[in-house]
Amino acid sequence: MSAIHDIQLRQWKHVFKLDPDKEIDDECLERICMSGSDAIMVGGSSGVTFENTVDLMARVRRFALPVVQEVSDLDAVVPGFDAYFIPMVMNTTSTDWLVGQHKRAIEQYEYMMPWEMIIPEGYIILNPEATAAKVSQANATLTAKEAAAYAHIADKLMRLPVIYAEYSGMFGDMDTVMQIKKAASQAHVIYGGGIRTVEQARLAAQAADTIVVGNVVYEDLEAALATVGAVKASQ
Ligand code: 1GP
Repeated sequence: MSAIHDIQLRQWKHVFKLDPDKEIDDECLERICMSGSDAIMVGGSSGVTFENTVDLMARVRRFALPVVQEVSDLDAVVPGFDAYFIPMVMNTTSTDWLVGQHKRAIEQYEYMMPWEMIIPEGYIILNPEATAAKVSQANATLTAKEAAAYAHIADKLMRLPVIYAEYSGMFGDMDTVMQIKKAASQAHVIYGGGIRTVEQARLAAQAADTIVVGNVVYEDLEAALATVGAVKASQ
């Protein structure tokens, strides 16, 4: 997968995930993009459209850091990102979220798929209350052992380059994340969910390769910015 190399994913420690469906003013966006974070991921679980995605991408593009799209809706795929992260939900109860939507997308757009820019993610959703869990009909109440088993499937059976431990909306169980990380022999492990403090950022950074900070950007910008220093200082 050259996309991983091109965007130097393996060096990323910290990523801000911005939701195209949420408002962010220019000053806040500048502070986020100049914070020292390694990349901006654009995506969300609801209300994501082509229009709001292209608008946010263009605004982030003014800054030097990589900007990638995490695709949750085919109609909102926007050309011009540095890479495209495609979730495959390991613990969904519907094959639609594992391969079904992907199959339909490829049937329709195979002739223009930028394969070299696509990074599949083995998504393990661990917060049953998260919108992502509901939308993808995930069985998100997992023991650490079950989560690790999914990680082994993603890492060794499917050989996916990325595993995403997704707790969106709550700070997760770091023991579970560590078990996922231990199961990953080659996959890069991303953690996201509920990081609001420096301490949480530190703990998550010890458990995973990359941490993703999302909603706190919109709720407490200073707290969000502080998470960058926490991760970089612990390197
Ligand atoms: C969401 O994992 C990210 O996909 C981040 O979660 O919004 O809870 O920080 P939060």
